[in-house]
Amino acid sequence: MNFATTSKQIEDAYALAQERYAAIGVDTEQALATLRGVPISLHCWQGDDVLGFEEPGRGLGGGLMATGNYPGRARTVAELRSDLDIAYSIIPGNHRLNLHAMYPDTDESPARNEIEPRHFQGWADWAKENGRGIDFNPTLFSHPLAEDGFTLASYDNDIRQFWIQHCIACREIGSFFGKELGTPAMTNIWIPDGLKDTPGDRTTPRRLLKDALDQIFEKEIDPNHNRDAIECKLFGLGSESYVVGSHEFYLGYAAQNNQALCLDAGHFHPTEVISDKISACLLFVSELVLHVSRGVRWDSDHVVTFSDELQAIMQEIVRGDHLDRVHIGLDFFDASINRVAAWAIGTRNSLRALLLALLEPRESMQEIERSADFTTRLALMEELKAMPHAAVWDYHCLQQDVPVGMAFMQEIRQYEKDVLSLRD
Ligand code: RNT
Ligand code: ZN
Repeated sequence: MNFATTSKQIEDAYALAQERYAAIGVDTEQALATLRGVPISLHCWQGDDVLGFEEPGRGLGGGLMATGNYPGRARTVAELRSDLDIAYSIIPGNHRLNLHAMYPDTDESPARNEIEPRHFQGWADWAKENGRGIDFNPTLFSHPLAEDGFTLASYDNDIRQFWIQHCIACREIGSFFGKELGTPAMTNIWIPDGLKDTPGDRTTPRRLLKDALDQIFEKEIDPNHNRDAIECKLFGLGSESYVVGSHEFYLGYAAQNNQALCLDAGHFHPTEVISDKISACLLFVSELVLHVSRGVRWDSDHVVTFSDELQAIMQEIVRGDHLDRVHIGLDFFDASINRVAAWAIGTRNSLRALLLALLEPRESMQEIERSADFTTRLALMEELKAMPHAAVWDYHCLQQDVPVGMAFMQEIRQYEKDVLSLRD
């Protein structure tokens, strides 16, 4: 298979595409300028199957599951950073890192309720060197005190307090990253709390959770350094019948407390989509965090592909002019394929979908809709799918000095040979 293209072919194809888009009133240069300014937050946990770097032997809990045993999982901070560096180097643009609290960079073994910024200094240094922002997540799973399935909504006050302290510590770490890196961290709380079978009391755990969140967010933190988000979920493995932090719960909480809401694409009913929620939620909450993911039959966290829903998510952000209030992050973990390739494929797809959305003649499309000419709207939307956006994407990759098309797989294979295959 030889996908080799020369720069001249790419530039020529782009010039033709630029003319085609100009003819429908779309400025490709402007679309690319916007695209260059949008960071995607890459989730660190794709690199090591969500295991983290605390005590060895702690399995993945909280009803999360990574399946597959492809060789080359990152086992140390150094390995994970090296893998991330490769991923970033084959993705056009400058992107963020979404870090979890169970990935400290330290020889100490701080308890989760005692983690401090200094345990994450290495990440801040690395991010600074590379000009990246960092987002952060408390880890309320894969821990002995999360084993009975309840954390912030636990009836056991000691357990609840432990996790409250953990979240408070995480906000400080988020704030530290924000200060160090000059860009606010979105610190996102997700908890696994829920029940496998029909609860006798759905109310009390939700009351407890609300109270725990009030304690966690009591201290005001400069939004230039840290902003808080909360992530809802419909069900999980072992919490099929009841999840304390449901959509209504967190939407209400975020709206009431002026906080960011995190929408994960896999956290709703199988035919329910987050693309339709963006415009509604943003009327009531200040900001959204997205966990772009792909559920296959359930919340399976498959690598993000160029699906209709991925395109719809990006279209909604662009059509509604919401780019400044939506923080795009990824959340998938596939252990059955090369993990660095998984990052690259999912992130490149997300950016490509964003580009496709930026290449729409938004104003004329909306004008046509306002005039109730739904026939033309449908015809236009279908024609747009076959416009030469791939030529614009290739040109973008060329300009950003990253591999064009399948060429990124050559780098992946080389890295696999030199580095990943040597790990056991
Ligand atoms: C779990 C949530 C959560 C996690 C990460 C690891 O269902 O999606 O975002 O995937 O915190
Ligand atoms: Zn998520």
